[in-house]
Amino acid sequence: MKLYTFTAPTPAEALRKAQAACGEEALVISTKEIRKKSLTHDALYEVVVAHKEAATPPPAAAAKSPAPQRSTKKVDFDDEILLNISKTAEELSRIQLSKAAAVTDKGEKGEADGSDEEFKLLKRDIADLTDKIKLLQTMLWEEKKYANDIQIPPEFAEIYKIAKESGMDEKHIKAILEETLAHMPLHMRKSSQTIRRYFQVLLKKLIPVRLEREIPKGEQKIMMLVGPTGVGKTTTLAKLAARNALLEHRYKVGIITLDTYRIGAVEQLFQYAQMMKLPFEDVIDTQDFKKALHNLSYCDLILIDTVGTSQHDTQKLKKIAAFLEHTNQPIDVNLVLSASAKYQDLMDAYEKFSFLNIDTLMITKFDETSGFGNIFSLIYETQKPLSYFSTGQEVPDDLRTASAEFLIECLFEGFPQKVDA
Ligand SMILES: Nc1nc2c(ncn2[C@@H]2O[C@H](COP(=O)(O)OP(=O)(O)OP(=O)(O)O)[C@@H](O)[C@H]2O)c(=O)[nH]1
Ligand SMILES: [Mg+2]
Repeated sequence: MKLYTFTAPTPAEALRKAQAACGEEALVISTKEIRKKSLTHDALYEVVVAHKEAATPPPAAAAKSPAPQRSTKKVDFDDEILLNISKTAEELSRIQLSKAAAVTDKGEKGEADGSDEEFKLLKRDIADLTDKIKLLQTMLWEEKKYANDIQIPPEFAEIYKIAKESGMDEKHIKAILEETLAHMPLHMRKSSQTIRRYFQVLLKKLIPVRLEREIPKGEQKIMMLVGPTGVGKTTTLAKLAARNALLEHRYKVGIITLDTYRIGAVEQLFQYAQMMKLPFEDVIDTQDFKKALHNLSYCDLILIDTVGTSQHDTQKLKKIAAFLEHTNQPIDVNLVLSASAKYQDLMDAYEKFSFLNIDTLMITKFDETSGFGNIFSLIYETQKPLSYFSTGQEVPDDLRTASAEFLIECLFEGFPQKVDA
């Protein structure tokens, strides 16, 4: 694989260039804003794609050098991230078509007796009728007012409604619907269940996830949690400490907090560390930070908590950046965001924190929201992999490793709330 960089005034344009030069097979590694739009010049976005090594490099990108990546980092996604929905939609249609063919073959070869066959037909008619009633119900919903610039056939109205109510960004819904309409074979559009399943698989394929990896013996991993105020950084860090030191793994875990100014902040984390009997360091300046890392050098995993930062507080953000710059050790930076925030607020926060070179996103407060389209849109737009989900206040129980399947399940069915015993 080779990395190629493309720039353009919009991410979509940069992606188009990448696609034109490297083809549909290229994988998007990162997308970022290089320059803000101003009165005198356009914004500039950079897209880095990985492309299978070819004898001759793609012409449009040949002159460009690979984007600066933090050299110490590995890109370790669990799944191949598909460059665009178009390809995914096409692929899905192909798979579904071959499945349908297989089912028809089987049906033709079967030797069901008469009554069995009649029963099956009756069942199918009832299912068809139920589906039609469902479609009629959905059509009564005033979706037409949204359908100004894209014609939504009635059979897609239910999906459109689910996506819209989930908080998914309108332009993402539009892009996904357009591609699906272009690629989904007609026979698959007859049942609302098939359409629903198709979308579930399609959306799942568009979400990158970073799997939890074993820390190799003799190596050390340092994870820092950053994010807006009150999103659950400290609670998530405590859960991660328990998971890694006591539950899933038996790593030597150390905790550092950089949140030393607010009254009670050190105490909050110190108590968790004490309960778990884990070493704990509070750090005020960059010299302290180096010392703390040195003191914990025997640990397999160091977890660093940071002060909650409003995206408008540039001073605090710069201070966090200074800590990162003052060490040669690779630090995995995880942006913690709440699922209950609106998509635009999530994007604002992401944009402000992105100069810290975010590695993964941790999403909290799954239990406090009913729509997850905002999270889908955030991932779709930023292409940052998810690493963990926080699903409640309980330490250490309410933490799970991220999964695209679970996120999409929540998007379609809602978060499965705990039932009180
Ligand atoms: N319902 C719910 N509450 C959560 C979750 N994660 C954290 N909280 C709660 O959110 C509140 C804030 O959590 P903290 O961990 O202190 O958040 P923080 O990001 O460290 O906050 P600051 O350090 O002040 O920026 C606490 O009451 C937590 O119990 C979650 O997944 N679900
Ligand atoms: Mg905190």
